Amino acid sequence: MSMEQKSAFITIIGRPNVGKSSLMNRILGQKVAIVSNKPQTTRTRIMGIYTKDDTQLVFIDTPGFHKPRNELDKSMNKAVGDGMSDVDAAVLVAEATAFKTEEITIPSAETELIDELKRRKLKAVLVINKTDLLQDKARLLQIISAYSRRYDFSEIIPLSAKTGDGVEILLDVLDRFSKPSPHYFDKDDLTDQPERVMVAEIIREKLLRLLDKEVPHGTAVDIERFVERDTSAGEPIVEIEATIICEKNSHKGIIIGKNGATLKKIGSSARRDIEKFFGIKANLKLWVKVKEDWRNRQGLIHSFGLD
Ligand SMILES: Nc1nc2c(ncn2[C@@H]2O[C@H](COP(=O)(O)OP(=O)(O)OP(=O)(O)O)[C@@H](O)[C@H]2O)c(=O)[nH]1
Ligand SMILES: [Mg+2]
Repeated sequence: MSMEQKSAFITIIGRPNVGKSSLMNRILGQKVAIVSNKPQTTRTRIMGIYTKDDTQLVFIDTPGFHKPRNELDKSMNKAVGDGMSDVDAAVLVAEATAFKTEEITIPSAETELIDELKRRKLKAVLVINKTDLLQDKARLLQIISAYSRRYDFSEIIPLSAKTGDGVEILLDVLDRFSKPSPHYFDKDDLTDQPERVMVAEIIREKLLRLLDKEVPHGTAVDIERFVERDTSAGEPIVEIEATIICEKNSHKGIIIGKNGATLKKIGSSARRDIEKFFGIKANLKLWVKVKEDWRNRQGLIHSFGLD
């Protein structure tokens, strides 16, 4: 271990769907957090570890901060607050395309997060994401000025997590928050998520991507079996059995689809990603079960690892 090692813990916060997980994946150069075009994709804190030379930046991706409607929402919002404890800095992610009117009005979930930054006296960088979608670049100046009136951000950085434009600038800025300290993780570590959790998340991403609005939000994935073995030909393979939990019988029917077609699609798409992530072949068996109103049942929220 060299004497010059530096580390920083950095939390990524913001409204749902602004691109927090996309940004973390882009920084890491690998997908460790699932992404979808639906809000509330991330449900728990997810660590992403970025090590370059002497510097280790430990990111904490958090669920989108939003008005809670059930017990699950409450534990998601709590994860945001927990993510802000014991970190060296925060990255608040906002969206360049969020403002439809001439005047820039900062969304209330963001002003609440800014109040929390103030309360904790936490250093923060504002990222204005999705600049690739912004037609009128002059708008950026107005957006930057509106946010800088709200908080004394260390820096405000427009970027695109999608194209990677501006991400290097962000990393240079974040490097300034690192302090001399031995690295907490091995340089090859990417995340703190156990393999089973990664698999459950990959399956949940497919549910979010292949199903309509209300159905995937009411799902959770339980991994019942996860075993690596060698085939008779001596090739490694991972055998996975998972249950998709949903809230209603009607949802179960939608997830399975006509003649099982939807479930098949979910399974093959998830299997491809699992094979890519682990670098070995995978066998995936999926079941669907109904657990009514599980998002309001603390015991079930706990058993799915969501608190
Ligand atoms: N065009 C464009 N789309 C982006 C960019 N960053 C993210 N997206 C898209 O925005 C959507 C939301 O991305 P996520 O990374 O899941 O957003 P999030 O903030 O983690 O969302 P939650 O976990 O629900 O809070 C996805 O469809 C992404 O592909 C960007 O820079 N440009
Ligand atoms: Mg996310």
